[in-house]
Amino acid sequence: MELSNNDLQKMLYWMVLGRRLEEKITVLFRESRLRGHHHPGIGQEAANVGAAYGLQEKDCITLIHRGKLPELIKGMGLKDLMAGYYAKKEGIEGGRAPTGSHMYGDLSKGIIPGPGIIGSAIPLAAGVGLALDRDGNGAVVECFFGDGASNRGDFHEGLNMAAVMNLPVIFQLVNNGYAMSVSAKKSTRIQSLSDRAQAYGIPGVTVDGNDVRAVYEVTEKAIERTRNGEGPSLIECMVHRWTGHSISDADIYRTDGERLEGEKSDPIVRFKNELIDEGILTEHGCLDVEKQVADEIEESIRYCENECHDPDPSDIMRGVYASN
Ligand SMILES: Cc1ncc(C[n+]2csc(CCOP(=O)(O)OP(=O)(O)O)c2C)c(N)n1
Ligand SMILES: [Mg+2]
Repeated sequence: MELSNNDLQKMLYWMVLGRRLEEKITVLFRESRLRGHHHPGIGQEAANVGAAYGLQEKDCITLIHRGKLPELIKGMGLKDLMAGYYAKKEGIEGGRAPTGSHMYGDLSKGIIPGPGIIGSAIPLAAGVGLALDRDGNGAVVECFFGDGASNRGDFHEGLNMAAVMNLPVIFQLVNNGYAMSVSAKKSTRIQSLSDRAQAYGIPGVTVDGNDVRAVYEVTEKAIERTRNGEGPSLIECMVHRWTGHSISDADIYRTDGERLEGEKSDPIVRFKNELIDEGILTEHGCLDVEKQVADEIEESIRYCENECHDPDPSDIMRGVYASN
């Protein structure tokens, strides 16, 4: 699909929403208004938006713990997501998941709940692909995971199965160079993780994950291929992890230079400048996007803190057994 000016503006909106939401969530944790664990997705917005923007309603995603944009783009409401983060009754999972959890989903929107075991969503995606294939309505599943996950056996099993069964799966590897404190350079001997696709006989491509349009284009091609019955693809998006692994990681294993590397190639600044240079958006228009995003985030927090309720303890067994 050719991206219209409206699409490009919408993509910028999503990227700004992702960034400001992550920044705000980090502050909420620091102020103890949220408790638990959070893995900031700051700096990975272009990869996430470019990868998810071309999906259709019938398509599915499996989630990574870092970044909230694929699920928001797939239709999860911001208030629902945030109420889940606050572990409120009104939130995703009805307050069952711990705050800060990424272990939520919404099957009605094709959002498969994220498992906590790194890489385990990869074979899961092959299974979802098998189900979609049997449904026969041309839907695809896009599976998000990191460089660290690609070193697990799950990666081999999931890609091999999807390849031999020709399943409609897009494997979206968001390579931010680190798995917690272990750099990808120390854990892998190859330059490009997309080379691994050759072992399964499927296409593998590495793309600049700070360039939202480039990510969109390679993903679009992979989706089209898959919808035409040509099977899975592996896409590696090169990004930077701007922060520590989680909000409780002091990030002392990286030099200041390395830590700040990401900000030099800020995907949002880059995309904003492109849109302004191309006459698609004005500086003023960019400020309007910031204002809209700030209002939506504030409203979602007000909703969670003032209108939502803690889950009722008597409800704890609901959903555990098939009969209740
Ligand atoms: C099997 C397993 N081992 C370890 C962990 C702890 N853990 C959580 S996130 C993470 C790093 C994952 O790195 P990567 O896949 O590159 O994703 P990123 O955090 O960089 O986005 C680890 C080791 C886990 N959840 N599951
Ligand atoms: Mg990583």
